[in-house]
Amino acid sequence: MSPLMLNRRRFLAGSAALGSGLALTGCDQFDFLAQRGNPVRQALEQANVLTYQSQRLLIGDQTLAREYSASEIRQGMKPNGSTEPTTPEYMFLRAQNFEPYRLTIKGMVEREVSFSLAELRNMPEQSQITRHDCVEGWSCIAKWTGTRLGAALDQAGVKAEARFCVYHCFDNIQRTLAGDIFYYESSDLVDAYHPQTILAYGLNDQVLPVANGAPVRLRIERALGYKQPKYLHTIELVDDLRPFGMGKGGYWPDNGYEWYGGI
Ligand SMILES: Nc1nc2c(c(=O)[nH]1)N[C@H]1C(S)=C(S)[C@@H](COP(=O)(O)O)O[C@H]1N2
Ligand SMILES: [Mo]
Repeated sequence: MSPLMLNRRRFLAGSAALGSGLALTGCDQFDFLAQRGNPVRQALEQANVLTYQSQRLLIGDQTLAREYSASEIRQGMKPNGSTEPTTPEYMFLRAQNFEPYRLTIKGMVEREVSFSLAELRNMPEQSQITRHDCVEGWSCIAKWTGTRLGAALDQAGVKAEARFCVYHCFDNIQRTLAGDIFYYESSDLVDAYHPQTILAYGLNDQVLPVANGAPVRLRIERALGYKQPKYLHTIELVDDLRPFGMGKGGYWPDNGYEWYGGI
C-alpha cells in the first residue's frame, strides 16, 4: 500500500470517527438527535460537511468500489430496516407481481419519464459483486444486477440547475401522530452518474426479493448501507434538499447520520 493510501485511510478513519462515530451504534433510532438544536446533532452536521468535502477531494469523482468474486458471496443478503412495506400502494403492486409498477424521474428534467420493470430490464444490464456496509456493524457481499441510473437520467434530460437526486421510497419507516414518515435518501449527481450506480432489480442471480427492496432499489456502491434506498418509486431532480423530510437529505440523515455516508 502506498504511503498516500495509508494516510488516506488514517484520515478517513479519523473523519469517520468525527462524522459518524455516534451513528456506528446502529440503524436504530436516536430520538434525541432528531431535535434540531441538539449540540450533538450540530457537531455531527459540521463533521458532515468536512467529511463530504475531504472525501471528494481525496477519493476523486469516479473511483470504483472494490468488486469481489462469486466465491466470496458467503450467505444471502441480510435484510435490514423495512423488510415488508405495508402501505396500500405497495401491497397492491406486490399482489400484482409489480406488473403495474413504474419508476418515475421528475423535477428539474427536460421531460418527466417513467419506466416499467420490463423497460428497465430491457435497458443495458450490469452486474457487480460488492460489499454492503451497514453502520450497525455488519457487512455482506452480494451480487447486484440492474441498469445504470445515469442512462435512465439521460432519458429524462437533467437540467443544468439540478444538483441532487432525491430518492423516494414506498415504505413508511415510521408512524407518528402527524402521519407516516416515508424512507427517502439523496445523492449528488456525481454519485448518481457513477459507473457502478445502478437501479437494481436482481440480487444474487434471483429476482430482487421484497425483503431487500423489490421491485427496484438503488445501489451507490461507495456509500454506506443507509444510502442504498429500497422500494424506490420516484427520483426527483432538485437544487436544494431542505424542502424534504427534516431537510437533511434522507431519513437517517434527518436522524443524525451524516448525509454523504461515503466509504
Ligand atoms: N426504503 C428503505 N431503504 C433502506 C432501508 C429502509 O429501511 N427502507 N434501510 C437501509 C439500511 S440501514 C440498510 S443497511 C439497507 C439494508 O438493505 P438490505 O435489506 O438489502 O440488507 O437498506 C437501506 N435502505
Ligand atoms: Mo444500515
